[in-house]
Amino acid sequence: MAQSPRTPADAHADGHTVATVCTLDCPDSCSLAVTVHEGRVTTIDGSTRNPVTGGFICAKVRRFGERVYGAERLLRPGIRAGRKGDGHFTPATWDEALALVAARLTEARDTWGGESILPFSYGGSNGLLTQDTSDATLFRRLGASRLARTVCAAPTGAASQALYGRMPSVAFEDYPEARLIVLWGVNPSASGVHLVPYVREAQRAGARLIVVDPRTTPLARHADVHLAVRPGTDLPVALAFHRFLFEEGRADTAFLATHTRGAEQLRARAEPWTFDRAAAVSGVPADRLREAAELYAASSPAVIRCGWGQERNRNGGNATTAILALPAVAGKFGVRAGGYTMSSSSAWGIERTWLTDQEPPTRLVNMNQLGRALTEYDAPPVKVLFVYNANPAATIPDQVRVMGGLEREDLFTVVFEQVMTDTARYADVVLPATTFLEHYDLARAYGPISLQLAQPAIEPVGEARPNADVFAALLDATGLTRAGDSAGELDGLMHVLAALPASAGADLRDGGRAVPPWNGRPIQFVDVHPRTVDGKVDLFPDALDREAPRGLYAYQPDPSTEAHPLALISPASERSISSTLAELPRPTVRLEMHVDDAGARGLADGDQVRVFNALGEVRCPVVISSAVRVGTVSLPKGLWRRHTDNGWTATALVPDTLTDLGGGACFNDARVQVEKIAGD
Ligand SMILES: Nc1nc2c(c(=O)[nH]1)N[C@H]1C(S)=C(S)[C@@H](COP(=O)(O)OP(=O)(O)OC[C@H]3O[C@@H](n4cnc5c(=O)[nH]c(N)nc54)[C@H](O)[C@@H]3O)O[C@H]1N2
Ligand SMILES: Nc1nc2c(c(=O)[nH]1)N[C@H]1C(S)=C(S)[C@@H](COP(=O)(O)OP(=O)(O)OC[C@H]3O[C@@H](n4cnc5c(=O)[nH]c(N)nc54)[C@H](O)[C@@H]3O)O[C@H]1N2
Ligand code: SF4
Ligand SMILES: [Mo]
Repeated sequence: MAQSPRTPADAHADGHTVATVCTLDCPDSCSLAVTVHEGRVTTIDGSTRNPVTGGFICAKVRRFGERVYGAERLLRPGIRAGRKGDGHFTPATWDEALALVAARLTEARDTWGGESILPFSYGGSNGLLTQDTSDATLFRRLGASRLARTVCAAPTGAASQALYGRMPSVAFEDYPEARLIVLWGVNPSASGVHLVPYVREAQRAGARLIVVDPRTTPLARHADVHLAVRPGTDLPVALAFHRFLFEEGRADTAFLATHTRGAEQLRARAEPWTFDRAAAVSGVPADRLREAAELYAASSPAVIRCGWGQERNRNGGNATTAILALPAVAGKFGVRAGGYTMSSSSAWGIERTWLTDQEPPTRLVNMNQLGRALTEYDAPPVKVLFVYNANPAATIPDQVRVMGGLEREDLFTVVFEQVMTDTARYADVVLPATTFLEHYDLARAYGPISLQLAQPAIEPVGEARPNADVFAALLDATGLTRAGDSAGELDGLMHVLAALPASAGADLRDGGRAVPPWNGRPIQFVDVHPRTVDGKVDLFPDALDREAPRGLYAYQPDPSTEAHPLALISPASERSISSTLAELPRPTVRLEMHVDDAGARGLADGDQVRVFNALGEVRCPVVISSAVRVGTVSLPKGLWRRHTDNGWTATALVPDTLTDLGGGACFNDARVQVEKIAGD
């Protein structure tokens, strides 16, 4: 069995501090100082290796030790003993468990074809080594179905790729130089806390702040203008900004002529969107929209921090395209802190050249439709589901359908996990995985431009093993290993390091952190330029116009109905990263509702309610909150099933329809009704 030699070495000696990095799916990629005493993690703190961390980290990861050593931790492989979902497993050795998994994989391939195998993974361990290394090799060689990893950032990715070829972003560190900051569909106070001090510093230096969010987020409280849009209406708002810029002489015609194409087509699509019309759709008064647009046109440097909240609905791709087009039309580029910030993960230009096998042209399954794939697909049906780096029972739309699939007796499910998640309970075989405190990885941030080495602070807990080892072992057990394959974790790490730009590889080996290009602070249109075919901003990408159901920049009306009039959103909470760490104790989960919506339903604070639509129902208490706009209710993202009274979470109310661009998830397109539970 392939198993790499690992580790103790001096870093693991008792009472030492280990320098590593948080690899969770969070923009910031904090550098960490982990103190280890007698082989156990005692404290987790921020370090200054990543300049953005500034020595502090979020409260969640300070508590990561409770997860590492928690009661939910998977300590050894297990084979299902009771009914699916019971969570009872008979302990097995790794050899037994892997032999069983390998037998079922090859049997499915030989009987039903490779496409009957569905690997299912996402950003649970957002590193370069824990995903798309030996795992991808295994599934490619099996001819498995391919997974479209679209649960997040697919619409924003499509937009930033088409407009700018994913040009690197304005750095967080440059925000203090901005005169205007626009936070659009992003709540850094929960979802990436290291942006917050830079925003506050800019404000102290006189910068203005616009927040576009249906909720009064912590930073919206400090904003000069808060546009509390109805969920899914950012497109009309952004188009009204464009109309204002074009029709009122505020567009930068010189920049448009030199650096863009498609401006006239964008102008034509924006033309109908007066502030009045956008106000009627978005629920924000027209004069407030105009105030924000005036402020944007008049300020420089102006930076838009575009988030992901606006992407998670039927208009999300078009909305993001229109938002990201604003700095081009308004001429905001060419100065430090001028332009936009989206994901910066592409700044390093890393290609996964360590994967030598071509991706086979097998069936592509959109992960947002997992429930459908498990219950409806035939030719062939999914017979083996292999879940790792993801917790679909908690995080994927249409939870009722997903669970229906996981309950199938004829489905063989492998869950390779750190803790006993709601998904792992449905496994036929559970395999225990190491956490980032127990394995090597390379953490490439998507906030700051940052690439760091994660190294183990402690020995694996129980019999947990790293992904790279386990997939190498499965290649062996299925007889698919070839000469030159990486034999396990350390070997895989070497393969990845060797494929990085030379200086990055050397820096990582020396100090654990690669010196970022442009010192991590590129000026858009000075240091970095669009990576499109002609180097111009494409304000009207034809491919997007063809892909969007009604064409580019065309708005699809709000899905609310009389029966289900409330928009349910489920944003990031400060208590977890998606569902990771949500297992730790937390206050009772409540549905947040505006006082007018509560009044109309005769609801008082703390009442037990049912939140429902045609897809499902969630039972929990309600909290009357001034933080959500009228007509919108909110539940946290990433809940475990035990957090509500009836075992269903927000995803049970989320349709598995796809976004207009990129095939993304429509988490914020849920429309619901809320009722008091009789007798309460
Ligand atoms: N603590 C914590 N941090 C996280 C995560 C986490 O779960 N917890 N998740 C990580 C991941 S995977 C991601 S992708 C990022 C996401 O980070 P964010 O972009 O901040 O994502 P969300 O919390 O989904 O949404 C941000 C804001 O968008 C608002 N919103 C909802 N619908 C709309 C809309 O239609 N229009 C507009 N303008 N705003 C809307 C929500 O009210 C919310 O305040 O955060 C990462 N960081
Ligand atoms: N309602 C609602 N749901 C949402 C969203 C929303 O806005 N609303 N947002 C979505 C977003 S933005 C995202 S990105 C997705 C995220 O969805 P998921 O990718 O499913 O994220 P997590 O819930 O964090 O689950 C990751 C799992 O991977 C495991 N893991 C971590 N590292 C490793 C490793 O090295 N090896 C193995 N084998 N396992 C590991 C962790 O223990 C964890 O259980 O959730 C989405 N779900
Ligand atoms: S979750 Fe984000 S803020 Fe918290 S330690 Fe990790 S990278 Fe830093
Ligand atoms: Mo995400």
